[in-house]
Amino acid sequence: MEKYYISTAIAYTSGKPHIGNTYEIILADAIARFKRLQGYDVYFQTGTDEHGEKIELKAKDQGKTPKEFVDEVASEIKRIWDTMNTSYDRFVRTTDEIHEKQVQKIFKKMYDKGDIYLDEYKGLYCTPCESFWTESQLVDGKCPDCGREVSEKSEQAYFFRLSKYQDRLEKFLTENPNFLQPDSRRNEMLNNFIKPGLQDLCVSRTSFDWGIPVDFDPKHVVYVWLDALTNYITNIGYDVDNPSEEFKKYWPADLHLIGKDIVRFHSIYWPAFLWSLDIELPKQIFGHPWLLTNNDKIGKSRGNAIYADDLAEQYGVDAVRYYVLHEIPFANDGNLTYELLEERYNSDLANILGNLVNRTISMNKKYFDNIVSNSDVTDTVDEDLINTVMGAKGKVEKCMDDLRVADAIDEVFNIFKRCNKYIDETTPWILAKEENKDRLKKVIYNLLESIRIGAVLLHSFLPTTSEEIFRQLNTTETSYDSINEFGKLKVGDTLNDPKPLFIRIEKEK
Ligand code: ME8
Repeated sequence: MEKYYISTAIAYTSGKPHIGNTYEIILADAIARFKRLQGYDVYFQTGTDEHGEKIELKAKDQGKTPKEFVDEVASEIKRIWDTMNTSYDRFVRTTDEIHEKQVQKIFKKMYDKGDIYLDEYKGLYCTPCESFWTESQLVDGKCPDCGREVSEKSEQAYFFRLSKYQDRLEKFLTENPNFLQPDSRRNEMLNNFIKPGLQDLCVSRTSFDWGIPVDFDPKHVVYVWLDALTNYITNIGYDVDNPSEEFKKYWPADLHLIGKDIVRFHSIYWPAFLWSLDIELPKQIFGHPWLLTNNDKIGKSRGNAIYADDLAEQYGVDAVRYYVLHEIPFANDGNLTYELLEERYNSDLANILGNLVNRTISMNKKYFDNIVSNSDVTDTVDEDLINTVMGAKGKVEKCMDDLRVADAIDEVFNIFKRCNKYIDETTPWILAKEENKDRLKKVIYNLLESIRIGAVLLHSFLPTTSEEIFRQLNTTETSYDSINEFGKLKVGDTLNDPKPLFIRIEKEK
């Protein structure tokens, strides 16, 4: 069985993750579930990034030790990932012993190799971003990432010879356009960062303690990005001397899914670190766009943070999954407001999908006493329905291969839309009135079977809804292969009673 290793960024344990951070794990989950459906041996890793000065300061503010603080936040993050029904295989933490030990060994190996050396560091430092900047990188004298003040800082520090890898990076990114997607991000990295010249990177700190100590010089702690990035290998058993079978099986990762703001770390630092260790690079990095709320950047300090668990409580987990997966296109930021979410909920989930399933199963109950029935009485409209339904698998697969998840969901919903049109075309209630039972059997069968196929393709995105449809259809024909054929629902089987999937939200709520 072919393996597929997908990872998300590991979230900072600086506070509760907002809906934007949560979007990433849901997106990764949809991809991971789809790969599993296709039969891949999937390994899906997520987790938390727990070291650094910012976290040390936050813990102090709350009168907690850093470890107490990160334990609380990490479990909150995990709780939200679980609430959103994400199917990760491992939740890793940078405070895990296995990780800390390997980071020390990695640092030592790079040092022994001459890729890390000790020197004096003077620079402009942004504390919230844990980043040193050069004068020319600043925007209006402020941190180019977050726009906050930077301050002069000088310390003895270890440096990583990033400059040594500049030519190799430029060549690699130029020759492997698929490595970093979307293309706009690759151009940005090449033109704004690599071509102007890479400086060696400061990879240790002495100004605070909350980090992994450099074992041969323990007044230094390892730079948080060297610590964090290596999570992708340490947790699957990378070892400098003796990598595990699991590592050999799953590395290189097939996809690092990350947000657009941390593409630089993943497409410049990370490849250089891996080359330094003589390890293959991941196959692909995808820097997804961001979710905005009310067309504004989400920030806890701005007071506009929306949280996934609050939304899920109000609208249901699958409605939130649907919204974020559907509304954030491949390369542009998406927007979330309560009004838009309710609009989508009503039009797509309650009307297009919910109504269709409810109407169809109700008609089958009314006309055939819940028993799956069929006949030979076909019509030309059937062909178009069946073609649309049977064509969907290939289309969804193509979209997913290109990581166009929003488009993939659209393709699934095209099945349901086509079914609704088929109801208008065939008017089953008139067939019933005319006592055209055989044609009615065929029409309802075609609808039920189309819904089954749609539900198989829906599963990666809205797992609970899809499983509820299978339950009502009383079917075990839910595999990816089962949709290569139209006609798997067994005549004579009894369906379960209809039950609405999504209750319409009325305006005044
Ligand atoms: O960056 N919409 O952690 P983090 C979509 N610890 N995605 C968003 C977003 C938004 N509004 N805001 C943030 C870190 N993200 C590091 C990662 S990986 C070795 C270390 C994304 O908690 C962000 O781009 O700040 C990142 O991919 C993820 O959420 C975690 O962000």
